[in-house]
Amino acid sequence: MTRLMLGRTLERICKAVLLLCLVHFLIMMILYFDVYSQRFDIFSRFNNGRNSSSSRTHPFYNLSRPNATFAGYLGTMNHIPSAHPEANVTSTAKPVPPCPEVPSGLVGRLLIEFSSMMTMERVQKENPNVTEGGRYSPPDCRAKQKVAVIIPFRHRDNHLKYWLHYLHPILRRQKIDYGIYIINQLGEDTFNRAKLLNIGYVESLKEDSYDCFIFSDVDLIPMDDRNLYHCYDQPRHFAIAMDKFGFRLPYAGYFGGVSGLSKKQFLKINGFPNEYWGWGGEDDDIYNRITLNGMKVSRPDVRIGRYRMIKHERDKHNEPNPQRFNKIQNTKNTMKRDGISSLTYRVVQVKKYPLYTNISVEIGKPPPRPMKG
Ligand code: UDH
Ligand code: MN
Repeated sequence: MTRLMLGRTLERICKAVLLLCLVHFLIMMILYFDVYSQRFDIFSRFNNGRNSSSSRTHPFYNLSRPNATFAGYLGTMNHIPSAHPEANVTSTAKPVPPCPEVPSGLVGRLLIEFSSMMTMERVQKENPNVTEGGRYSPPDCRAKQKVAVIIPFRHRDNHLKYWLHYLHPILRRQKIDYGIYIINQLGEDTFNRAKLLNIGYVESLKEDSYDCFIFSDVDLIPMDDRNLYHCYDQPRHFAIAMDKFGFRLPYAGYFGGVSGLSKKQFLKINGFPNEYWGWGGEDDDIYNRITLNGMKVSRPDVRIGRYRMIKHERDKHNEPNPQRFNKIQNTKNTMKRDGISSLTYRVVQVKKYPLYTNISVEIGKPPPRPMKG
């Protein structure tokens, strides 16, 4: 008798457990489909009528890449239609929120290497959301600033492929509203980095109402995506810890490699000098202009401002400028007359490529050296 009762009790317990499992399963299913439908709602919000060029091929995002994130992957999927078409209608009416101060999709330290083969086709496939001329704006939020990234350039096509391969995904994760401008010096006269940067400032402003200008060498790749490519209260120096300098600032007043100034900061110093022909000194002159005009240089944390430079030999026609040491002593006198106010050049061609705008320019050549004696 007691055995029978024990059996029945056990049977009831089993049934209750089974029932509990079933209820648990049902709840899980409901939750799962709820999250799933929300995800489609997110896609529809991403769509928001901005990137409506959905004629593009199906995007892919290689999650095995060192700087890939699932958030980035979701970002590339913004052409996927919503499961609820009516949700699209209401969401397009919603204003996009301002972008967060610290974007949530950042991954921090990045693995940067230059041994794998890079082709422009590959980089284009990796970045289907970048629009013609190398333009991008975050689809899900409103960026505070519009950033023109300006690169001085001549005969560095291989470096440019790596730069685009690494920087586009980084800038996308940073939720930057940006355009990429390659300022290409035509001819074989002496290279003039700072003059090309001035030209980048003027020419990018003809394209859009940029309020922040980031000036980057083509061979410098940030090793941490927390080094945010926008402008700050003071002129910004981004490339403070390069591999070639042992991941340290080479000297306190160093301002080379990658820097950023708002329109106001740039105009306050009359832009950059046009009279530094050949390698060196122009970055020190810019640093002098900043401090002489009562501003300070702002920098990221040394652990975050790390950079890799693609190894290279010295270019032809960019030999060290022997006059640079003298010139940087005179910034106070020269900055008023030499700068954005005295800039002259000739644009030969503006060409929009899928991942950047190329502006080819003639900038003249250095004045003849005065005869000795
Ligand atoms: N640049 C060009 N083409 C040139 C020269 C310079 O595109 O012919 C641009 C490019 O964006 C480059 C930047 O100007 O990243 C700065 O020039 P750089 O890279 O030559 O300067 P860096 O200080 O090199 O890196 C100095 C020469 C080091 C030689 C070391 C040999 N072991
Ligand atoms: Mn270099």
